[in-house]
Amino acid sequence: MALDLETREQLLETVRRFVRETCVPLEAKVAEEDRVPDDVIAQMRELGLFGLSIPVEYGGLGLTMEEEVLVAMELGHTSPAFRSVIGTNVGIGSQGVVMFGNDAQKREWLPRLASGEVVSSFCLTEPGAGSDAASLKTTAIRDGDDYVVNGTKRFITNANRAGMFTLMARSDPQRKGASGISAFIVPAGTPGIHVGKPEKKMGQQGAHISDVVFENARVPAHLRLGGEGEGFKVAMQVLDRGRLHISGVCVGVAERLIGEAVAYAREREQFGQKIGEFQLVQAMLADSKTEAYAARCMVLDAAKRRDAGESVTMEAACAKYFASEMVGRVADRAVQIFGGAGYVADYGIERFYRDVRIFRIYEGTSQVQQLVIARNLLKGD
Ligand code: COS
Repeated sequence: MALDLETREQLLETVRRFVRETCVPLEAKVAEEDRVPDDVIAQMRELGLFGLSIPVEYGGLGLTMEEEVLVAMELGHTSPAFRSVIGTNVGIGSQGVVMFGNDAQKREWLPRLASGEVVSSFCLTEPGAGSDAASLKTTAIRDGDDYVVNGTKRFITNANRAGMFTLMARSDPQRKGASGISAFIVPAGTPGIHVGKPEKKMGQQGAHISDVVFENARVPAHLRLGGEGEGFKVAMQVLDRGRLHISGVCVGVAERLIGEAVAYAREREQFGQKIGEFQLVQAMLADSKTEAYAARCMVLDAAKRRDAGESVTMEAACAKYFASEMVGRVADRAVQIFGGAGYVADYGIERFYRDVRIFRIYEGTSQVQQLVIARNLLKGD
């Protein structure tokens, strides 16, 4: 159920203060040390951020999609690495359990995911299966009361901190495409699971991705999510939702960068006047504002439609496509307005420029979003 407007505003104000007072001053340190401090993570737990999307009966805040994207927009006002700490518990790591878990699975896992006691990760991507997720090769072969899992998952966010994986694996190796895939809850302590070292990345230092290798890892059959062969649909529906959340973060980052660019344009002088008085600079600010506003409207509309029970596969793809491309352009213009200072690390603008690049890639590339949009149009949805 939706929060009343006053409670909603209080929640957003609490997140806004946490972002501005705690996270923003730590941005450079987190990037340099490649880690979010434990006391900040503890504050996130206290604020309930790990459980934004988990139903109240399992200890979460049970936000609607609209409320969740509004929170995501607030979290976007700082380095995306902070959001990544809670991102998998709120989205792709937990939602398979929320949407497809049975009562016992929900009772066992959701309260601990909501509190942040357990971190979850989403194991879909493999070395040979990125955009073409249905070609994944990791197998989960039934053996008595267990499934035996073998394979390698790649670029798995938060795997190094995970206590639980939502895994997509091929339970029927005879079936090549989507229909042979099942989804599982896999406790991270299961023998036969090896998590690799975090990758060195272009941006978002403080957020970690690693390989997860399964070698004869035995997963009890009662931890399968949904029916045999339903795993691809689990993954797609989880991603439909996740794409809206990421779009909200893109809007937040864009608004932060517009704020920075406006402040700089008001203060920096060239040719005897503030650079904000030059129409060519004004044009850049106006383009950024227009696009960020359009993305905000799109994300909120799609989220409201989802809350009303509509299928929003196409709208979520439209929002993710537009918002992630939009924030790339906004970050580029912010660098341009800052000029040389935009290219220098001390100002932090170049860091955002690098950080936002992944938004056009993860949870489905822009090209995958285009494909989803066009397919839905052509099939008449
Ligand atoms: N909701 C529910 N079911 C869905 C769905 C959705 N959003 N999207 C697809 N499906 C179903 C289809 O209906 C189809 O089921 P049937 O065979 O019963 O009709 C099945 O899943 C296969 O769908 P499709 O034929 O569209 O699969 P494709 O292999 O062509 O792949 C794309 C579709 C490319 C859209 C998918 O692989 C994808 O999203 N790839 C990107 C993955 C991604 O985001 N990776 C990021 C890593 S996670 S951070």
